[in-house]
Amino acid sequence: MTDTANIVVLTGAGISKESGLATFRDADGIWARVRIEDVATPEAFARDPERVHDFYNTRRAGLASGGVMPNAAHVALARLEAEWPGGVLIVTQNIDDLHERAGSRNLLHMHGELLKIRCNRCQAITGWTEDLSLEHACADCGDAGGLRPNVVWFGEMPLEMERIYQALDRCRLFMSIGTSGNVYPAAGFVAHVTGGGTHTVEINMEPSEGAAQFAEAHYGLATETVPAYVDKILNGGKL
Ligand code: BJW
Repeated sequence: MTDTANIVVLTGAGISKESGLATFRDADGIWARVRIEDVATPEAFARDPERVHDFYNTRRAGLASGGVMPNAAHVALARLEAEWPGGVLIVTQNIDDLHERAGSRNLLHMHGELLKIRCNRCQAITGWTEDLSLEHACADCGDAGGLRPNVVWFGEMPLEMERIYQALDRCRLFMSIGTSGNVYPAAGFVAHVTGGGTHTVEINMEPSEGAAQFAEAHYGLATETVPAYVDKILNGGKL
């Protein structure tokens, strides 16, 4: 993991939409089917852990089924990291593993990972591809019933924030891809870098909540816009 990236790329659910994973706030998104307060808060998990396990078990099974693959946008970002001489850091809000599977290595999952679980008692983090239930015991401390998806719910602190802000403070290009700009602190990254000479680019299907804060924008399918923008950076040679 390099901490000297001069390109920071924030990604959201829109980059994985064409791989078959639902976004959250589109008309056919996850929050149109379930309520945030029922599945994505620590209070929901305390109140009805089985309901929350069901929600993540369904999504985990979908991701692990083999039918969901990285798309051309994930692949283009992996190519950017491999070919750009200055260092590229991807900060993803997504809990899927499609960036890793496309070949990205310098990557932070600020909202956690669907294929990992965490013990509420000893905090051990374990890779997990099966359904999770209250019957499972922690392999490290033996505590039963305290295992939870290793994801960040509303009201919880996102992960790796110190490294993320360090990278934002040093980057020369900040790209935001496939995110609606509704969820903080990620939605505040563009404001954080603006004013320090960092160029900012939004790539999304439509203008996000924070669209006016970006210096440049490209709208359309991520599988088309992201490879085209990566080509432009790599052919341009410098920032
Ligand atoms: C395409 C496309 C294609 C489609 N090509 N594009 C007021 C009250 C209470 C709390 C707050 C408040 N104000 C701020 C807060 C904090 C809160 C927050 O932001 N709330 C807002 C709702 C206002 N944030 C938090 O609580 C965060 N923690 C925090 O702030 O900690 C500090 C703190 C801690 C403790 C105490 C006090 C302070 C944590 C946020 C956790 C978010 N968790 C989720 C779910 C968990 C993981 C999971 O189940 O997957 O993360 S919510 C959900 O939203 C998920 C996503 O990562 C996140 C962002 O969504 P994203 O990626 O932007 O998806 P969409 O669907 O919104 O947008 C997709 C976009 O793609 C759209 O624009 C489409 O157009 C586009 N698109 N197809 C290109 N083919």
